[in-house]
Amino acid sequence: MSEAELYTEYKGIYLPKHLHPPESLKFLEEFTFRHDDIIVVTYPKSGTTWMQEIVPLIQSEGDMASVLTIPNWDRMPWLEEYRAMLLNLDQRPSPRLFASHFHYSMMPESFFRVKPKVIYVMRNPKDVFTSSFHFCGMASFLVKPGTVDEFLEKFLSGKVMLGSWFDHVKGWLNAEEQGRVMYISYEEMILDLNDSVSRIARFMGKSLSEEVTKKIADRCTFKSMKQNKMSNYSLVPQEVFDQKKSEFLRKGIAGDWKNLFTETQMETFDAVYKEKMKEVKFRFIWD
Ligand code: PPS
Repeated sequence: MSEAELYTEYKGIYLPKHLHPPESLKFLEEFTFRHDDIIVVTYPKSGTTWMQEIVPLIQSEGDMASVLTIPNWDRMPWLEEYRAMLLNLDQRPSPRLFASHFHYSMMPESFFRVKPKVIYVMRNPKDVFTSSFHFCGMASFLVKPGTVDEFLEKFLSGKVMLGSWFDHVKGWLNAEEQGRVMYISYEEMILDLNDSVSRIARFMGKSLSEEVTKKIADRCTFKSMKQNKMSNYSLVPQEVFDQKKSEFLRKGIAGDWKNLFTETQMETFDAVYKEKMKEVKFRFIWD
């Protein structure tokens, strides 16, 4: 099915209709944030599910109950998705934990006024592309990727769900509320998960012992999360996520793009990246 059939255009950005009926977008527009809310913001396929495991475990100081009994999408709901309307979020105790794929410019009025905390997770865009390529092939509510060349053209011009990776990252890097935003990358988490957990905990205002930090990091490895049915999306019916085609927790590594791209595709990607990111001062771990 085509973009016209599966996607809606909201503030100039493609969103899958299946997840974002008009009421859910209105719900976020009218949402009232609290100053101590913590929102993990990501461009899709950058480490959202990973954070939906790490952040609740930091909040509970290593108590496993929530990650063992509540699916990731309810434990740390996406504010722009329809489920957010069903969860009585205003009755949740502080600090509330949320996720969002929205661009900075798409955040609602209350966000800019109240300034909740944001953990912004970035990932090498070539790996985001690769993960997304496989995901679009298995999720029924997304437009099929076509060939790598076809998907590359759409991805680089932002004609994919959630729009341009470049605009997403630049928008959040330029966020005005700098003291309220923590920037971390998927690759840093791959390199040293223990240290990443400890940095995220500090940002959340939690002081964890070394033992608890390690317990959380051990619980959040790719291998461990793959076995957690509350986090591996096995609860989603096969007609929505066909994990026989590609698992949601697929490879969990940095650099898998090398197994997908030809030399020419890599050069095309790098040329667009160089041009679009030329004014960005932030030093990415993958550069
Ligand atoms: S989504 O659809 O936007 O919510 O996807 P998201 O969770 O952001 O990204 C999915 C990719 O993250 C990988 N992942 C992990 N990697 C390493 N360790 C852990 N624990 C982990 N959990 C999730 C997941 O495998 C997807 O990446 P790929 O490259 O496809 O394997």
